[in-house]
Amino acid sequence: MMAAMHMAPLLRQEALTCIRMSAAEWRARSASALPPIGGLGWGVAAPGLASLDVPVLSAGGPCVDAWFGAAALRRGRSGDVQWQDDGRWAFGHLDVADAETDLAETTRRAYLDVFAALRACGRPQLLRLWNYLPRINADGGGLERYRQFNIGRQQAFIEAGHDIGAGSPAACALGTSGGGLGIRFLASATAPRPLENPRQVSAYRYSAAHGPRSPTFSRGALADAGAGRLALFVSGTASIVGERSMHPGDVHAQTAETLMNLQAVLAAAHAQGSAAFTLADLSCTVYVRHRTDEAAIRALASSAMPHAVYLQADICRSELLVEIEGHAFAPGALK
Ligand code: 3EB
Repeated sequence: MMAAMHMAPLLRQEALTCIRMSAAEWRARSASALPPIGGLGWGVAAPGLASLDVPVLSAGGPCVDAWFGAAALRRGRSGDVQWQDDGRWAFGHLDVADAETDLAETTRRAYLDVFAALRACGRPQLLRLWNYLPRINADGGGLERYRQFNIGRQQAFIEAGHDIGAGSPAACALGTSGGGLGIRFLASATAPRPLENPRQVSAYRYSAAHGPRSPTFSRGALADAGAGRLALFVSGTASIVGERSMHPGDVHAQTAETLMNLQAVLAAAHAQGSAAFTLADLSCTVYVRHRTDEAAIRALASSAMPHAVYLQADICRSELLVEIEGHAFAPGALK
């Protein structure tokens, strides 16, 4: 019966989703009836898409993660943050100059703008944050710049009345070779279910050995994506067990340890939601510190993670050589 094969056209996309695409596709989709709410563009700039100075290693590969929800968009600006809202989800971005004098203060101000944006668009709950900062491992006047970043971030969370413990958002923090401080975020009206990794100390409880203020993020988050679907956000994940970096100098062992940590976050997600996500379900982003390690990392990771994009970036501890993050969607509900 041919007629039965014709489905009603999808008039409005109900569920949150993310599509990996080229910059050309981003341009086309931005001009369509269902434009993205926002996106991350690595190494490319396009209308409505601020570029992050993060090279894509696989030439010609997708270089934009475009987030879609419903079509109706409200736009706004809060300080240095520009945001768009589809009525259920908001995506925002901020790019500020990094004067290199006081990254903690630059970060604090940037995050206060993020929180102002959340209030302005009425989506107080952060689902996912992406942080990019130049020379992340460099010394910033007696303290590593990532540690300065952590001071400013945590301070802004406190000042804005946001949780710096178990309610922290899923996130990543990567080092770029140029540009300023870049923050991207996805927010909603309802809080996601934060996830932790039992193999690791929660980052917000790291000891002072890792800096005067702890990083403010959870290992992942599980959220209602609408239309009976779940969204899983897996934070940047590296070769850390407890709170110690494992296997310094050994890219093979670091990659294997990172894959075990990712599996542990997936198990934590299954304890919170009805969907069982596998590594193969994740759209992964693999950050490689040294281009020369890409082949070794791919050799271990590519069979487990067929949908990965490989990028070159610095990781937030100088001994870490690889960091992997990802997201996935599946039918299901929070438990
Ligand atoms: C770690 O597990 C590795 O500061 O937002 C991973 C994910 C890392 C997020 C952040 C840092 C961040 O500590 C680094």
